[in-house]
Amino acid sequence: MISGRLASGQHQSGMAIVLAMLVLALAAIAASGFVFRAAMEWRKFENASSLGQARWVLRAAEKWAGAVLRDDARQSSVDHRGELWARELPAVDSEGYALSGRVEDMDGRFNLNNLIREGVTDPAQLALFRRLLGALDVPEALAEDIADWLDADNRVSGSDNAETALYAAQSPILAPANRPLASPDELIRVRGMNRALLDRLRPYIAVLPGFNGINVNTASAETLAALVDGLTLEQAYTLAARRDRVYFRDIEDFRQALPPGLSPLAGMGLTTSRYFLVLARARHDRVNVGSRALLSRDTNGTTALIWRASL
Ligand SMILES: [Ca+2]
Repeated sequence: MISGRLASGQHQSGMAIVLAMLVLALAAIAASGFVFRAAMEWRKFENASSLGQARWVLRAAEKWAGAVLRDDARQSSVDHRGELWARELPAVDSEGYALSGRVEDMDGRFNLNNLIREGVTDPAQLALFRRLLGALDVPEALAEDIADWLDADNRVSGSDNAETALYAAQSPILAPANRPLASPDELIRVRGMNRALLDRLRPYIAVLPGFNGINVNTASAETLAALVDGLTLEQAYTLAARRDRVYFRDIEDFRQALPPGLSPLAGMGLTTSRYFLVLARARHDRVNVGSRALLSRDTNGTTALIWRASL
């Protein structure tokens, strides 16, 4: 059944359907724009219309992603990089409208809210996060600082760590969050964090509701090295390259591909995903708008919008 699992060469008909959907959507927009322009000459209204229409295109991209993800759930319970949802949305440029977009699997990243369970730092998750920071050449001590920021107490967890007293010594006064994160942007307030470090971390971290595992079919090599204690970064790169040719059917399949004696952190390895980030950008005339939306998908394939923000 290896041929059935090859990542390339699939979904040709799926792509044709997507393109047809987009062409129809864009044709409808173009027609409404024509009617509007015929009725209104004022530039400011035309601008408002362009913005409104561009936002409409963003919502259409979001709906497209939701439909593709629901359809994907009907095919199988495995999620990997060779699937339709993982393809960049074909660039559409028609009648002065341009749309680009893609879907990113958030289950391929480390969920920062895993660091705290029932108000207390989870040592296994903290160790995993430290390994990830190490693989990314980011100071590993930052893991404790972030956990301190999130946990429910005001105790300092490491010898060189900081809680309220240290944060209060700063100006302006910054209190630790002591609650789950809502956005990775909040991390900029953690001691030791700066813009460059945060940008380095962004592609590897997620902020998801509750506890979440890591999909070994979509995780980066660095994340795989963090998930499997003892796996070198070099071994992780080899494993990820092989995985991108033939994905893992289940976590046992992944385990068998590991060097002898190694295994993923218990309860953390997945081959199916629940959270997806939809990134879209639409342009029309001088209007250029983007959005990101976090979608969840349950085991029945039903999708729901968790949040949406401009990009
Ligand atoms: Ca899938």
